[in-house]
Amino acid sequence: MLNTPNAVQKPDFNGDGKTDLFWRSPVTNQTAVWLMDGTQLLQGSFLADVPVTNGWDDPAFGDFNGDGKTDLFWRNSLTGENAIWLMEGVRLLEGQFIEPVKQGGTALLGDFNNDQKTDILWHIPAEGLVSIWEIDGTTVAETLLLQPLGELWTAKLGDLMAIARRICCGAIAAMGRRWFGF
Ligand SMILES: [Ca+2]
Ligand SMILES: [Ca+2]
Ligand SMILES: [Ca+2]
Repeated sequence: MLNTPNAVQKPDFNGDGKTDLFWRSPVTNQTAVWLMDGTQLLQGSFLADVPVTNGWDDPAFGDFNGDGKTDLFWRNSLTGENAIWLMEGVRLLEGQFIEPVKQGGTALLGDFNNDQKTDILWHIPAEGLVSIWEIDGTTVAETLLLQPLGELWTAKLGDLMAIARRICCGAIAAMGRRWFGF
C-alpha cells in the first residue's frame, strides 16, 4: 500500500512547475510520461524497456535526489519488494531496488528531515513497527525506528500528512510520557 502526501502527489518530471502525466498500462505493463504545458503535450515517451509486471502497485511520486524533478517509488505488495526510479524528464535516469519490506507494510512519502529529498515512513501494523527511512537518491541513508504503534493506527488515503503527524506525534508523546512522566 502506498500513500503520498499532497505536496508530491502531482508529478513534475522536468521541474518546470507544470504538472506532467504518468501512464501505466495494465495490459502491456508499459509505463510512459507526458510532459505537459497546461493542456498541451510537449513530449511523450515510454519509459525505457522496463516492464512493470503485475503485483507492483501504482507508483508514488517523490523527489528522492532533491533535483526538483519527480521520481517514482514502486512497491510490490505481494512480494514486499521496493524500488526507486530517478527521473529526468521523460527518461529513466536510474532504477534501483531498495530494501524489501514485508507484506502488510504501508509506505507514506514525505520529507521528514527537510533536506528536499523525499523520505519513506513505514508502518507495519501487525508488528507495530513505525520507521522512517531517510533517502538520498536510490540509497537508504538512515533508518530511524520510532515508537511502536499497533493495528489501531491505519494509514488511509485522505489527509496523509495528518496521519503521519498522528503517528509521529503519538510516538513523540509516548516517548515524552516514558522519559519525562507527562
Ligand atoms: Ca513539468
Ligand atoms: Ca528527482
Ligand atoms: Ca528528506
